[in-house]
This record gives sequence, structure tokens and C-alpha cells, in this order.
Amino acid sequence: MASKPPAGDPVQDAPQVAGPQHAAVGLSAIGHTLRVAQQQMGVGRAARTLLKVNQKDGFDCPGCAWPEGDDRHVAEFCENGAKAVAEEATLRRVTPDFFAAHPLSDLASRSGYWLGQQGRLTRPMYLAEGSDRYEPVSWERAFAILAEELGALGSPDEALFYTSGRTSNEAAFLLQLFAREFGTNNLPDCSNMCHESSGSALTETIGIGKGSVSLEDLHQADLIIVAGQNPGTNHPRMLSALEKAKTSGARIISVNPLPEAGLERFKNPQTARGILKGTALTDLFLQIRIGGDQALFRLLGKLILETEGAVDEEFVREHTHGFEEFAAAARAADWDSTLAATGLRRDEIEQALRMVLASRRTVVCWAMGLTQHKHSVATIREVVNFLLLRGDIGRPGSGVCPVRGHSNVQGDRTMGIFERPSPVFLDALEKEFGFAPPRHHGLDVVRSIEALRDGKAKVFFAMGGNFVSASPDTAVTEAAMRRARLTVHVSTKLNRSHAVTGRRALILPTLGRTDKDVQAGGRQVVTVEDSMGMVHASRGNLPPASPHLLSEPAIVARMARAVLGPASTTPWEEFERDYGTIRDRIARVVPGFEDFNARIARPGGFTLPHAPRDERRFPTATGKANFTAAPVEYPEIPEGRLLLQTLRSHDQYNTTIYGLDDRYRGIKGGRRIVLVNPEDALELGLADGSCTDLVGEWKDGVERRAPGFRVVHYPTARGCAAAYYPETNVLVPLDSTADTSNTPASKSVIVRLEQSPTV
Ligand SMILES: Nc1nc2c(c(=O)[nH]1)N[C@H]1C(S)=C(S)[C@@H](COP(=O)(O)OP(=O)(O)OC[C@H]3O[C@@H](n4cnc5c(=O)[nH]c(N)nc54)[C@H](O)[C@@H]3O)O[C@H]1N2
Ligand SMILES: Nc1nc2c(c(=O)[nH]1)N[C@H]1C(S)=C(S)[C@@H](COP(=O)(O)OP(=O)(O)OC[C@H]3O[C@@H](n4cnc5c(=O)[nH]c(N)nc54)[C@H](O)[C@@H]3O)O[C@H]1N2
Ligand SMILES: [Mo]
Repeated sequence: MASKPPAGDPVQDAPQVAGPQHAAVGLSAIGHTLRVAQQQMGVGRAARTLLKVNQKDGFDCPGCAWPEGDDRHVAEFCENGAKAVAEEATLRRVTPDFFAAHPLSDLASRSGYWLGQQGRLTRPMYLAEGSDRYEPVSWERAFAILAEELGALGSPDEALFYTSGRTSNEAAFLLQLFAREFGTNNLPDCSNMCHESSGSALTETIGIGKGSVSLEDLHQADLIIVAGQNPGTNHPRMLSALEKAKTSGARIISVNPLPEAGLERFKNPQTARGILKGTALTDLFLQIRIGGDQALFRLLGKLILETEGAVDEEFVREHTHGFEEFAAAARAADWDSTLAATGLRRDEIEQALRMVLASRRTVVCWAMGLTQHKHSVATIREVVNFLLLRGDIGRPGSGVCPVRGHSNVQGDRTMGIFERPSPVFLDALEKEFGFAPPRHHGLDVVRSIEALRDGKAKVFFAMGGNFVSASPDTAVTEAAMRRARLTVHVSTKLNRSHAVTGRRALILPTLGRTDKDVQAGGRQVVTVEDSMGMVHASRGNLPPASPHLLSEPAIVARMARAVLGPASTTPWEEFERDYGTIRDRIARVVPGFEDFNARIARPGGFTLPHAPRDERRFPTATGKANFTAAPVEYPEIPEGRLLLQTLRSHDQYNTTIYGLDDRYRGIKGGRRIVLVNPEDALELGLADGSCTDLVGEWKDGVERRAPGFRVVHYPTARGCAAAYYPETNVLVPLDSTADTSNTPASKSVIVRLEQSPTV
């Protein structure tokens, strides 16, 4: 039987520390997977559900955006994918009785872990103005409330429509269509906090904001550089691709302030050799200081320029622009400042250079370790410079590989979830639907919070996610949210955003990936796009968590009818009845989706075009791949302070906490820990096991404090510290963001550690 949710809260947070592990995934992970799945689902449901994950006739794993290969195993999921599935396919339920027993004030005092453990939402709920309790509400009334508040706005730009990246292509397309027909481009999304820096840097330099490699390219690479990413936890299936590349002779450099177990050695549970011995993955570990990557890649660029025959001159001549300016900047790079910025030794960088020069096909993979700093866009442009020098874009076995987070975050962007849509996209929308979409840009996540704070935005609608916990500067964000007139969350599970509301609030419960979706037109499928631009169908196979749920496309369609009324000529009813009719429209609006319905009927789906990858064509302003020459930056750490990165443990999915362990880092039973290099700890007088407050230091002089963290002596780079998100979001200032992309700099937070009396 599935167990009950934890009764007590706050859950006892008493971390035990055993030190980092040196390999990821083995039999223990399989046992762990099944245990978690059974607790939430029971034995039979666990087996039925897990066997459908990532199968060609099954549903797309809601875990991450890593692609599936063609040779799928019977069990094509990983430990953390199984946890994501179990979380959604749980048998636990949040009913109206639950809300009757737990007033808002009570919900607001609970931990995110406790809220998530209560199970699936089952009924639309409404919090009336002045009330302290959510009450059940009919769908009709819920949409009438939405129509009333949206109708009362002085301008459509006073509404915000947030999207988290699990939303299907069909739901995303409808949401952006509705928002634009309503009259705003205020479509902030989780990408704004995630890979926006990658999108900004890649669009400018190669002409498309997406990665240029396929799984096949990874398998064929000579050298794979994994910078700022922890795949053992966040993209476990990527380890199989790295293993395959290694078996064909590839070498791997990992660039990270932390030694991450998954990158050291991988024990593949799907092969006999894997279970017994495993494969060593990393050949060279560059333990970089937080934020030192731009300096590292710039110096590698200089060293390549100085090596005879190392530059792919034909590629540079034929396909690139701006080489001379870049070369002048690169030649000015020097060893001393690079060693200071990176904390690396000269011989380590020289070894990396030898590996680069020995490789004819190089891929660079990255995730949040590169995207969440002030100079992230410049850093990723530098990665592009580095690859362009060797002609490593648009050649088999090489390229850029930003590894996306949420399972459909890339697809949501393709569908037009973007506050700064291109004129070409808007033209296509206008032509297809016959209304004039707004042309001025909308608000991203940070600007949305500012607008709520300043009373300029009044209705907040979220298609999934957990906005108040995922966003920076928790106190500021929560206060901003409380100023809204109406907050609405389309959700599968309870989270903190339901407890920190505007004057009125709605919870609209929806189907998840694992649920069967049946509409008037019959059983529906939805589609998603993975990190490598593959689009495929996803079909849930479980009876919905409650008969009162509506699908995401149905919610948007009904909201649109209630808000826009008969004046809208868009066939919202038909869209709800048959999602194939939505795909017909996508096919006419979004390039690459021609013949969409026929092509997703094929098992495995299809790959979207990517000009740099497919034809070495670069659709940039110059018509070439652009070298860039930004000044090198890196964070300065004041005396007696540390540079904190906020990251994920092994037992969480963003703000969803599965459990209190971080197995590969040897942490058990607690999340309020801060990893500090033992030498820094000694200098700062911080004994292992002592208790400390993390106090943010930012130019606005506001004190931001996260109290009660256990100090863990840990082999991170000097000057650096690490602690979990979202507990530390309170420390990330709202206006500390990346240049150009405006992504919160949640991996570069200056903190001082103040001894505190209690844990
Ligand atoms: N199980 C699970 N899977 C997930 C998620 C989850 O929460 N749980 N989240 C999903 C989402 S939305 C995303 S975006 C991805 C996130 O995937 P990751 O980016 O792997 O996630 P983080 O935990 O933020 O880890 C950041 C990594 O970058 C390193 N790092 C930090 N700063 C620097 C730096 O300055 N330079 C370098 N070179 N490295 C640095 C950290 O030590 C860490 O290894 O995972 C997705 N998949
Ligand atoms: N300090 C710090 N902050 C960060 C980060 C960091 O590294 N450090 N990472 C950032 C990143 S990379 C990201 S992507 C964001 C994540 O930000 P979000 O995407 O907003 O947050 P999640 O925690 O993934 O959202 C979880 C909630 O989504 C809902 N949900 C789950 N599945 C579905 C579904 O199928 N449909 C609907 N409608 N709802 C669903 C559930 O109610 C669940 O509680 O956080 C960002 N914030
Ligand atoms: Mo993300």
C-alpha cells in the first residue's frame, strides 16, 4: 500500500554528513527508485506506470529534457525520473476537506516538503477576498472570476501569464495565443531564471538559441567538456550518453567547483559491467572557482591562436564574422589574471589545452553553473568563440549543448512563450488568427515581480510552477505577490505559491503527464520538444487523479472563452475537443512543424531544423557565426566573505522536495547545510558541524539572512560555498541579474557566515 504523507511539520531537519561519494547510480539506486515509487503509488501502479516512461507509446518523463535514444530499454527512466513520476502518479489526494482543515495561515507556515507530500490536487478552489480558507468552486465560477478581474484591468499589460516548463506544446501555444489576443506579451517563464543566458548568447552568435548537437554527435565526440552541470542528479540519462562516448574513445573534462560523483564514475544499472565496475567518466577535473569560466575559455582561445595549425582557418574565413577583434582581445589574456579568476593551476590548463588540441570533434555541455551569473551571457559567448576557432559547430561530433531543465521548457519557447517575440512570429500569428497581436515587449520574471511590487501588475496567472519559491529575493517576491488583486495557479500539486496569494486566489487542478486525457473528440495526445530539438508525442495512461480535473489546453480554452467572449473568432471549443486542430495551427505558424499531425504519429517523432547544425548556415544579423570580444569578468570576493552558489540536492525537483538526502554528496536527513572548503572554514573559524546564518551582502545594503545552517567541510573550490535552493532564494537580490538575459545571479551570491546559537 502507498504510505500516508508525513504528519508533523516542520519536518525535523538534522543533517548527517558522510562525505562525497565517487560514483553515481548502481543497484542501490534501483532499490531506492522502487521504494520511492511504491510509497507513493503502491506496487502494481508503480510497475504499470514506470514501464511507460519514455516509451514510444508512453508518456514523456516529466523529469528532465534529456532526449531518448533510438535503442530504448524496457525501463527507460532513471532514479530521479522515477521520483518525478511517483510524485505525480501518487495515490495521495488533497480534497476540499483538507482545505477546510488547513486555513491559509496554516498552509503558509508549512514547509514546501510537507505541502508537496499531501498529494494531488482534486478540485478547483477559491479564496475569497478577506477569507482565510480556500473553498471548492465550480469551474464556471472560477472562469467568471478570472474574466471579472481581467476585465477590470486598466490595460492588458496589468496581467502576467507565467509558464513553467512542463506544459505541453499544445497548452503553451494556446496560452500565448490567448495572452496576445487579450493584448499583452507579458509571458514570463521559468526559462527567464534558467537557460535565458544560453538563448541570448546563442541567438546573437550562431543565430538560434538552441543547442546544435544530437545524441549521435555526443557519441561521436573526441572530447566532451561538461561545465557547470551535475548530470548524476539532474540529467542521469546523460550519463549513459557520456559512457557510450567514452567507450568509443572520447575524453571528458569536467569544469566545476564541486567534484560531482556522477561525473567521476558511472555504474550503469542497465549493463552487467555497469553494475559491477562502472565506467570512469572524467579524465580531467578542473576545479574552477565560481564564475571563472569566461576567463578559462578566453585563455584557451588565446593558446589555440598561438598554436600553429590549431585554428580551423577555412571555417573562420567562410563562416564567421568578427575574428580580428576577438583575436586581439584573446591575445591580451594573461596567465596571472586567469589563474586568479579560475583558481586553477597552470599545468591543469595546459593539460586541458593538450586535450583540446588532440580533439577533432569537441562538444561543450553546460547548465546552471554557467547561466546564473552576472556575466553569464559573456561566458557562453566565450564558449562559442572557443568552438568557432576549431570549426566545432555544424560538424558531426561537435557543437554547443546547453542541457535544458524542465522537460518541455525548450518547446514552450518554440511555441511562443516569450516576452520578447520576434516580429516574424507575430506576423505569422496575425495572419493565421486575424487579430493584431501587441508588438511592444512584455515583462520577464524579474520585471514581473517589480511590476507586482510597484502595483503596476494586478493579475498573476501561472501555468504550473511555484513562482514565489523559485523566484529570487523571497521576501520581496512574496510581498509583491500579496499586492495582486488575483493570483491563479494551474497546478498538479500543492506548493507555497498557493499559500502566498493576492487578495483573491484560485487553484485550478490539472492533469499531469501520466494522466489519460480524454476530451469530447476522444483520447488526446500532447507533444513535447527535448533538449536536442526532437519533437514527439506523450500519452498518459493512468486514470486522472480526480474526475474534476481539466487538462491544461481545456483550461486555457475555457478561460479564453470566458474572458474574450463572442468577439473572439478563434475556435477555442474545437481546440479543446481535439488537440489535433491546435497542431494544425502550430503547423501554419511555427517553422519546422509542417505536417505536424502526420509526423508525430510516427514512433519517436521528428527533429526540428537547426540551420547551424544542418547546413552550417548562421541566421544572425551578419549572416555568419559571430565571434564576440566582451571584456573578461569574474566575481571579486571581499575579504572574509564567500561566494555562494544555490543548487539542487539529489532529492528534489526544483522547489519540489522528494526527501531530505543528497546521497552523492553524503548528506542525509537535512537540507539546511552549507558546503565550505575546509581551509576557508579554518580561516573563518567555522568548525565542521557548527551552526551559522548565511547573510547576503549586496550594494543596496538590505540585510538578507537565511538562518540556521550546519557548516559542512567539503572539497569545493577555495572562496566558494554551496547551499540548496529554494531555502537560500531569500539571499538572491532581485536586481542581481545577468547582463542582457536578466536571469537572477543565483550562482554568485556574496555572503558572510555568522555563527548562530542553534541548529
Ligand atoms: N532530479 C532533478 N532533475 C532536474 C532538476 C531537479 O531539480 N532535480 N531540475 C531541472 C532543471 S529546471 C534544470 S535547469 C536542470 C539543472 O541542472 P544543473 O545545472 O546540473 O543543476 P544545479 O544543481 O543548479 O547544478 C549546477 C552545477 O553547476 C556547478 N557550478 C556552480 N557554479 C559554477 C560556476 O561558476 N562554474 C562552473 N563551471 N560550475 C558551476 C555546481 O557545482 C553544480 O554542479 O536540471 C533539471 N533536472
Ligand atoms: N536560487 C535558485 N533559484 C532558482 C534556481 C536555482 O538554481 N537557484 N533555478 C531556477 C530554474 S533553472 C528554474 S527552471 C526555476 C523553476 O521554477 P518553476 O518551474 O516555477 O518551479 P517548479 O518547482 O519546477 O514547479 C513545481 C510545481 O509545478 C506544478 N506542476 C508539476 N507538474 C505540472 C504539470 O504537469 N502541470 C501544471 N500545470 N503544473 C505542474 C506543481 O504544482 C509543482 O508544485 O527555478 C529557478 N530558481
Ligand atoms: Mo531550469
